[in-house]
Amino acid sequence: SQMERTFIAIKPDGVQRGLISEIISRFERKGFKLVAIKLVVPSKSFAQKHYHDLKERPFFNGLCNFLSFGPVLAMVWEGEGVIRYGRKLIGATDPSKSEPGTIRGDLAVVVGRNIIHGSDGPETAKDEINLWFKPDELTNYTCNQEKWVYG
Ligand code: DAT
Ligand code: MG
Repeated sequence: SQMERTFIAIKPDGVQRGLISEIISRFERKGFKLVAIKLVVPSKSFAQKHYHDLKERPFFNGLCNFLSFGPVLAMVWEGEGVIRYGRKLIGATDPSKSEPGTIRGDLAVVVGRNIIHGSDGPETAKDEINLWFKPDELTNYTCNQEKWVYG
């Protein structure tokens, strides 16, 4: 199986707008498994670590400030193909180009306030999970619906 884990975060705009349950339910109803979750206010330097790949971009400073404005809901989700499919659920980076039916397409309008982050590949998923969570914060449990989701 291609069971894998991805890092998903609801950004301060999504938290402030009351979209936590709406977003979680989309991953949950799909059949993905929640293995870690916490509400954190990242420092600006922590935000810079999270977005280090973008440090040359003109919006980097504003983006890192924004992430440190308020609580971020940090999560790890597990499932077959969850890294790639999680990005599909989220939609395109710019909500004006995200398809209806996606999280950003349905719930956001501009790129600077696109409410959610998701790892873009296996390497970044591993790095981001390690940055945001300690190993003992990742739960290990059997989800009883698994046999019905995967057969
Ligand atoms: P994604 O979040 O879809 O992985 P990304 O990694 O390219 O997109 O960029 C990270 C975040 O930076 C993105 O969610 C919102 C912000 N961002 C990206 N491009 C931007 C732009 N042109 N102007 C302002 N913010 C931008
Ligand atoms: Mg990205």
